[in-house]
Amino acid sequence: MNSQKKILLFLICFLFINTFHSHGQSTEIPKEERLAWFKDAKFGVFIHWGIYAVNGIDESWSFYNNYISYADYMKQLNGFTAKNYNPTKWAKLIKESGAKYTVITTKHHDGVALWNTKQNDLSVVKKTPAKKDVITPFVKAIRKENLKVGLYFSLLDWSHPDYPNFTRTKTKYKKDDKKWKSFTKFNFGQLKELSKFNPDLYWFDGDWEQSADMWKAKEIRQLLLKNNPNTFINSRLQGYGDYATPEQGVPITTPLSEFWELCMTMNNSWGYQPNDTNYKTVNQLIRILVDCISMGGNLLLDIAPKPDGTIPEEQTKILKGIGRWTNKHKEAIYGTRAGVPKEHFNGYTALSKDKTTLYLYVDNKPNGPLLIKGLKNKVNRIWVVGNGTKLSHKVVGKQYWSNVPGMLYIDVPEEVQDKDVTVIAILLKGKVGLYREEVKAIESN
Ligand code: FHN
Repeated sequence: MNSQKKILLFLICFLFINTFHSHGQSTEIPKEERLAWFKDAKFGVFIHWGIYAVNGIDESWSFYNNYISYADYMKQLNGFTAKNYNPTKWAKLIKESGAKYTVITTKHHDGVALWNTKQNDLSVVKKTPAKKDVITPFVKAIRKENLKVGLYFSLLDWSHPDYPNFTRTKTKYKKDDKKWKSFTKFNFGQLKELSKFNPDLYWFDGDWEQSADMWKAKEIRQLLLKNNPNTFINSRLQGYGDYATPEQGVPITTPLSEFWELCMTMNNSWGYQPNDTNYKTVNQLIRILVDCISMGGNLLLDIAPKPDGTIPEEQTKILKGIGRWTNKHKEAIYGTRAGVPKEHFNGYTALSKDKTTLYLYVDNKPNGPLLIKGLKNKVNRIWVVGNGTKLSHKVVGKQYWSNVPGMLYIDVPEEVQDKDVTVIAILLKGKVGLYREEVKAIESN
C-alpha cells in the first residue's frame, strides 16, 4: 500500500474514532429518550442535609471562607443524630408537594458521606451519633412513592488529604501526581458505590475546581452510563453533562439548552439555618415554578432538614402550599412544553405536548377580559383548569379581507380565580398557529 493510501486510511480511522467515540455519546441512548421523564416532570425537591445543620451555618463554605476553623466545623459531627429521621415521611411530603423527583446531597464539599462508604471513615455512619446510612432508606422510600431519585455528589472534597484545595487561603499541595491519582481512585470508588443505588440522575457539584481531564469526566460519564444506560447527568461535570442547571436566579431569557432546571432555596440558605427566616412565600414560589414551566424548564426547590432529620415547619408548610396548587393544576404542569412569545399574551403561557392546548397562567386580578393576539387557530373551548368552568370569549377586530387574526378576549369571573395563579386552558382547532408577520397598510376595503 503506497504512502498516500496509508495516510488516507489513517485519516479515515482517526475521523471514525473521534466522531463516534468522543464523549462516548454516540453509543448512548439518545438524550431525548433518557431525559423524557425529566422534561415532563417540571418540579423537583432538592435536599441539603449534612453536619452543617448542627450549627446552622453555611454548608462547607463556612470553613472554606474561614468564618469558622475546620476543626470547629468538624465538631458538628458530634451533633448529627438523625434520631427523628423518617424517610417515609419525607417521601410522602415530597409527593404531596407535586414534585416528581428529588435530589439529595450524598456528600457535600466537606467530604462527609451520608452513606456507608468504604473508601474512607468520614461518614455519618462512622463519625456521628446517627451511626447509620441515611441514603439507602431514603432511596427506598422515594421509590415506594413512585418518584425519581437523584444523587448529589461533590467532585471536590476539601477534607480529603489527597485533594489539593482546603480553604480559600490554604492548599494542601499545588501539584502531586501521586496524591491526585490516589484521590481520583477514591472518587471513582465512591461513585461506584453510589451507582449501586441506581439513581435516575446524578447531580454533580464542585466541578469548577478542576478540568474535565483532571476529574476524568469522560470516564466518569462512561462508568455511570455503563452501569445504567438510562441515567443522565446535570451540567456540572465539566462539559460531560446532559442538562443545564441555572442556580438561584430565575432565568430572564429562555435557557438555550432544551433540558434545564433552576435550583433554588426557599430562603437564602441551602442547609438548615434557623436564623435565615427570609422565606419566599408560597405565592412567589408558585409563580417561579410557572415561570420555569413557561420557558420549558424545571424548578428544583431546596429543603434543609435539621440535624435530627426533621424538616423545618416553615418548609413543610411551603411544600404543602405548593402541593395545593400543583394538585389542582396537574394538566397544566406535567408534560407541558414552553409557551408562546410574550407578544401574544402578556403573561406566562405553556402548551400541551401536542400543541393543541394553550395554557394561560394569570398571577394577578384581571381588570377586564384577558387578551390573546395573533392566534391563527379557531377556538374549540376555553375553561378554567382545576374547576372546569367554561369561559365566555369572543374575537374582536377580525377583518374578513385581512389575514391578520382578530383579538381573542376571555372573561375570567372573580369566583373562578385561584388565590395564587389562575390557569385558563384554550383548546385550539389543530396545532397552535401564530401570526408573526408585519401588519401592513391597507390598500383596499
Ligand atoms: O457550592 C455549592 C453550594 O453549597 C450548593 O450546594 C449549591 C447548590 O446548587 N451548589 C454549589 C454552588 O453552586
